[in-house]
Amino acid sequence: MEQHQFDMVIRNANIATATDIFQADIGIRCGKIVALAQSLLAGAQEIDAAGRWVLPGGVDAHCHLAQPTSDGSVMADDFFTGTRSAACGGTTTVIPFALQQKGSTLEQAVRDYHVASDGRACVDYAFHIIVADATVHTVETELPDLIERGYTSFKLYMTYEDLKLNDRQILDILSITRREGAMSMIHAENTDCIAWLTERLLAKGLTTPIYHSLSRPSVVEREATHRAISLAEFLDTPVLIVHVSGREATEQIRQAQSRGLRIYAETCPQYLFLTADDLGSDGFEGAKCICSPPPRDEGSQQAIWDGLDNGTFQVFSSDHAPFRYEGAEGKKVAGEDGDFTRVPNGIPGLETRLPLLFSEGVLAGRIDINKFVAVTATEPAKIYGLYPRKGTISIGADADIVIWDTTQKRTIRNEDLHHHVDYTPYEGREVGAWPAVTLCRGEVVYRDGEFTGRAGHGAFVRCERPKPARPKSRLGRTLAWLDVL
Ligand code: DUC
Ligand code: ZN
Ligand code: ZN
Repeated sequence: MEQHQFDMVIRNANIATATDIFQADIGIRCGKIVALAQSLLAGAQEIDAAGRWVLPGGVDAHCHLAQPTSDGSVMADDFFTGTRSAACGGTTTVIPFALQQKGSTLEQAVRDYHVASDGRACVDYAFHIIVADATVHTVETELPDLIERGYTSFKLYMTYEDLKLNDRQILDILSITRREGAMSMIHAENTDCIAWLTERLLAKGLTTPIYHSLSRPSVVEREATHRAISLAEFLDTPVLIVHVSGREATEQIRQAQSRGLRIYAETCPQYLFLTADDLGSDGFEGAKCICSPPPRDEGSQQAIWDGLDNGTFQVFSSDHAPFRYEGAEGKKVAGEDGDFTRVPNGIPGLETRLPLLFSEGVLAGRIDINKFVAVTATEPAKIYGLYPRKGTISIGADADIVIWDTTQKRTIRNEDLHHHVDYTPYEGREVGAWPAVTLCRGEVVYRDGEFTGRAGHGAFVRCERPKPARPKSRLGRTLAWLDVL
């Protein structure tokens, strides 16, 4: 039998990374990229990619799968359906959240999440951890221990009754993530403003989905973003502001970055492709677009596009939060008469994230192909300690590769998607790009409209510490010298 040097060769690839564009054949062996050359010998399998963009598989650094809730709702996607959907949309690594329950430990959250994911995932995955109960044990013992074991990013909420932390608790956590070189991700909305306004809206009978958006105006996000940045500056440590929705928060971040602070930021498709008007459509239907922070207006959409192009945002994630519209477990958990506070927050988007950004960003000329790769794969991989194994096309990297089809237009229809949610907010929208082939560690998991992967191919990936934090500001140097950080 003929012996091949490669398990797979992708021929004539038009490759883009975050920095370069070049033509090459890609040789894959044992799930890794082992050769890039103008012409390679035959592989056991071959794909001709002539005329196609060939990009690193997407890294979706913010999605929710099989996450427990506290209101009786149930997430529709588990690790199988969620990662199947990811594969079909060109994403080969996901980072969902292991949620600490109040009264429980981070350790328990991580253990439960491994039980939920083991043998179920179709693409690779790492975990962020949500810290909801900042006890001394959690902060001082569990955080350093988990960071050592490959869980290096922690989401901290400034709002949501069952998740929120106060500034003092956030400082306690930041001081540990700073010392250990881990990353804190902050959900920035002012919880008291939201509660105050919500009470008044409900008292006036203003309960339909559109009032969700009014209850969390831009200023609420701007204030909390400013405060999160200030806490990070105070301790001279990096933080990443997740799911930034509005022009005002974007300005805060840009200004902080221009002062040399290590503030990272993420945005999501809903802030480019939806507005608050989408929450106001027919009766309860607007619930489909309820998420927090809420979609804003066209001015904010433009500010988010600008922020992607000018580098304010390093990360573009889906924030896939899979609640069905029909039935009693999703958006209607409190019935159609339930007020907006009873609607589970979140929008599905794992599968549509990359095609939407490719079409409206790259093909429409708003961002270039290198920026697309940077924000959808390379930068999230770097920030969360998965690079260079994930997020690029280079020798030694995992063979996570997407061959894109930009030759035909396609209309997004929920019936064609592979998640377990019964709607997409992008129903009927036309896109000019969709993956033709997705490979995860060398295995074809999606090809020409068909999911070809399997539960159990996806493996857990340990995250390295992103970067050691070094004191940079005068305050940071002084506090470090006094040994109080
Ligand atoms: N907001 C979050 O903070 N997480 C999930 C979805 C959402 O809308
Ligand atoms: Zn959030
Ligand atoms: Zn989220």
